Amino acid sequence: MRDKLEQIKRKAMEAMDSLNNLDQLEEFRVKTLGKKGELTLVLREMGKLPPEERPVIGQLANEIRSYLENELSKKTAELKNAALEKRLAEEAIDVTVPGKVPALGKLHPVTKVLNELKDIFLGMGFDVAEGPEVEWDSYNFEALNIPKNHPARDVQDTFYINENILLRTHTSPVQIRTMLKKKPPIKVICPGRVYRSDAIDATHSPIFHQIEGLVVDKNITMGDLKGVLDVFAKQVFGPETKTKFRPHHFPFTEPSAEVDVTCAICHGSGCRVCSYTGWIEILGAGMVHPKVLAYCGIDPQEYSGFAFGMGLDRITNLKYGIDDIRLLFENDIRFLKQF
Ligand code: 2NM
Repeated sequence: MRDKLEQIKRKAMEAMDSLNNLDQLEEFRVKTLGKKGELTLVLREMGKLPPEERPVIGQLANEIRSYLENELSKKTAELKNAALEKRLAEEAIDVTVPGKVPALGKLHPVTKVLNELKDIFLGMGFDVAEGPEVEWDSYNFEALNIPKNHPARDVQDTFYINENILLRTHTSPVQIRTMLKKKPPIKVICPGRVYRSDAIDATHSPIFHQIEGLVVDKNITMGDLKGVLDVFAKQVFGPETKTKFRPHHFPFTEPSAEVDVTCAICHGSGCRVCSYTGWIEILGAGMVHPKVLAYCGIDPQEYSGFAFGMGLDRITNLKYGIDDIRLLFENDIRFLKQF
């Protein structure tokens, strides 16, 4: 029995050396020291021993058990420590490595200028209205007093979807929709994308952007129009900016005008940007034609209004000194990065 115990101890010590993970260690503990383990099985046979030998063997067995338990817990601590060291090494973070800078997107220059212009008109009490880019022929032309044989209606200039539906050629139909839906007072700007079948060059793109404005109320006059556009021009191009109204013709306004501002580059002395005139044309405007008001169910005897329209792309190019409208639509990152 003594030999058996010594043998268990020897075998156990040998086995323990080859254990190298916690699972194996636990398996070993159960096999050697567990309820059905080798040591327990030997002790069960103590009954067969003569009574005087039992305490000696019992003591020896206990010594071996506590020795092995002690060795086992040392080994467990060693393995746990090694596992921890390994994890720490693997998960080590080098806080000195430079961070990756994420590529930041930017607003398109047209969007920046649009936001700026919106703010200016919001500051003067305008609402923003939007409408569909695919529009009824009747809202795009008929309602605006552009008759069937008008040159602006030419299929050469307009993208038709079918006989009655087209890609809007200006944002004026949004103003028509606004007047059909709401009674005066009306004070809106209508920004958006518009389409014309033009040949592409430095100043023409089949897609471009407009902002139009509309004010309808009792006693609205050309003086109100001049006041609003003057404030607008000074805020966009600087407080020294002057405006000039030149008589013009649009089917949808009467009277009509084109509006020039003093050149912000040369301040009126003449340069390439203003073709040496000192003035830059930025707007069309006028008093809303009585026929347009009547089409929308607004009595022209009771109400009057003014409207204006401008090309957002052109204003963007003027503000940033861009000389080719195509740059705004090509989306070349090297160009867009600069804004
Ligand atoms: C312009 C110039 C002048 C205009 C007129 C209207 C409406 F719907 F009220 F009749 N909307 N936009 C207008 C007037 C647009 O763009 C150069």
